[in-house]
Amino acid sequence: PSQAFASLPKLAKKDKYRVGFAQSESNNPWRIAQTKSMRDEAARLGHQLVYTDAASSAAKQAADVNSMIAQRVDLIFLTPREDKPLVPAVLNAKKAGIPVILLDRDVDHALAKPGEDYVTFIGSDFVDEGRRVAQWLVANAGKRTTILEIEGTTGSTPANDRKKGFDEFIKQHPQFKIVASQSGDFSRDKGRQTAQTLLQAHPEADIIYTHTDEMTLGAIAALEASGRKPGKDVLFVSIDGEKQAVQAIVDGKLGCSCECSPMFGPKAFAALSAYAAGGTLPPFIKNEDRFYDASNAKEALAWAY
Ligand code: GYE
Repeated sequence: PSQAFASLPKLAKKDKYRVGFAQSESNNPWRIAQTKSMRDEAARLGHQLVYTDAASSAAKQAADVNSMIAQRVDLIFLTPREDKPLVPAVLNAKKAGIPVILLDRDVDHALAKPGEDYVTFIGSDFVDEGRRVAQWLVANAGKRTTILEIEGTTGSTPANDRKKGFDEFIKQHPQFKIVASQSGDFSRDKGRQTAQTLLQAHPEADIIYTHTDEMTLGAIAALEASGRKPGKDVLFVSIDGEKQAVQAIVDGKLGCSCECSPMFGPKAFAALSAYAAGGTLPPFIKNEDRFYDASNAKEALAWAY
C-alpha cells in the first residue's frame, strides 16, 4: 500500500470546498487575527471552514486533525504548535488522501517534508526575523551589552529559528553577552514570570530580547513592577508587530519589533486554488515582514492588529 501513497494527495477542482483549519490556541491577538483572516477569506470565497482550537495542546491539535480526516474534509490547514508531535497527524492525512498545507509554523523536516508529505509551508523566515532584530540592536544599543533572551514555545520552529538568527548575529559582536535564555512559551503571563525570575538572577541585564510581543509586554510589566523603566533602564527588542507593542514603541518603552504578519487567509486560499489547478507549489511560500521602530511606529498603528 505504501506505493499508492508515495506522492502527495491531489485536490479535485471544485467551486466550494470543505476545508479544515486546525488552530493551535486563541489566547493572544496574533492568533485571533490569524483566525479572523482565515474565516474572512473562506467566507468571501464561499468555502466552508471546519475550525478547531487546540487550546495550547499539541496532543489535542493532533486529535483535531485526525477528526478532520475522519470527517473527510477536502484539505487541512494546520498551524503545528510544535515541530514533532504533529508529524503523525500530517502523515495520517497523507495516507487518507487529504492534502495538508502548514501555516505559520513548520514541522521537523527530518520527519516530514514539504512537497512529499504535505503540500507546502506558508510563513515567515524566522531566522531572518531574529537576525533583523539583532542587527537593529547592535546599531541602537548605545552602551548596553547584557542580554536576557525569552524564547517561544519549546520545540516550535519560530522559537528555534528566532533564537538561531539572533544568537548567531550577536556572536559576531563580542561586546554583547546573552547571559540567560529561557522559554516563556509565547504567552504574556509566562513572559512576565520568566522576565521576573531572570531579572532577579541577572540585575545587571540591560537588554531583553523576546521571541514575541506578547512575552515582551509581560516582560515590560515585570520590569515596571520592580520599579525600573522600560526603554531607559532596560532596552526591549521584539517580534510580531501587534498593536499594543507598536503603541509601546510610540510610548518609548519598546525599541523595535520585527513584524510577523498573521494575515494568512488570502495566501492560504490562493495556495489551495493553485494546488487544485494542478500546479506544483514551492515548498516554502514566504511572508514578507515589515520592521517597526520609533521612525515609523506612529503610522503603523493604523494597520497593526
Ligand atoms: O509570532 C506568535 C504566535 O507561529 C509565527 O506564534 C507564529 C507565532 C507568532 O504565538 O505570536
